[in-house]
Amino acid sequence: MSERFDPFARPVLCGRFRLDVARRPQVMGIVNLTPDSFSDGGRFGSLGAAVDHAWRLIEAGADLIDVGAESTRPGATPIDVDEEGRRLLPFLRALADCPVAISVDTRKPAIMRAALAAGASMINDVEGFASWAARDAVSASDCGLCVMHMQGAPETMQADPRYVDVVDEVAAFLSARVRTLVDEGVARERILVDPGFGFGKTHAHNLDLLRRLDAIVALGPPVLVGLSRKGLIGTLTGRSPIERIAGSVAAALLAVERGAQIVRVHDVAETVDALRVWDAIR
Ligand code: HH2
Repeated sequence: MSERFDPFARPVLCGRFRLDVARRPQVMGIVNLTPDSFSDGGRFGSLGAAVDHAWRLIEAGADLIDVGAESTRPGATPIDVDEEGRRLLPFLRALADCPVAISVDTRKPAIMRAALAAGASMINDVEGFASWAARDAVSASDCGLCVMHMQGAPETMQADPRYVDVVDEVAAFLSARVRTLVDEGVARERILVDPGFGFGKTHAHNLDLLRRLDAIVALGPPVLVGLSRKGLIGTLTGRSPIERIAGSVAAALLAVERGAQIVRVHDVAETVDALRVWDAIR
């Protein structure tokens, strides 16, 4: 049933943390410091509420936290470096001693540098470290790197995404990005790849990627999957973002079954329970 989950995978190096992806799939809990995220926008607008939420996710079993201060939902308006830093850095300082790795979801090299200086252990770049400046910001550190695929930019990416073969194209992009990072001296053990569900993809593209996730797993680095509360789950279930928990947990399990080693989720407690059941049965 679970032959695709690789029990020999090496831990992911992530600053002072090791993500033991061979022992069991890792759960990344999402904290949005944004007023406009599609799933929970504005709920954690104050620093105290966001920090409390992160601690609740850690207590619920999150293996790491992913925090973002700029929404990348389709149509979102970009914010400038100062605003992103103002939202993000106090949160990172407040969680500097927390017992799990903090990943920062950002596209801006200046924010990557500031986040690492403030204690972040992973950088999650939805642009896949395509720019030299982004790679330069992280190369000298020992942080983990999440390399994600996106077609286009958040403002317009869902207008009319097109591929000849979405799985081949996403795999080729991720493979090229990993090769560049490794050629430039980044240790392979620091790298994760992510097909980027919903980032310049129709529902048919997302389903193709999930069905054929083995082609992404075959690239080698551990695969991170983010389907939590996304439009695909809404289309399949007819539910609003906060009602998509069961659909999201099902999607996370199916991704793990197909070889994903990290799942990025809003609903940590529910996902941890489901993965415990999966782990006992596999
Ligand atoms: N999805 C979102 C944001 N960042 N990063 C990775 N690596 N993979 C993903 O699938 C991914 C991501 C979108 O979800 P969310 O953070 O809930 O919303 P928003 O972008 O509005 O903050």
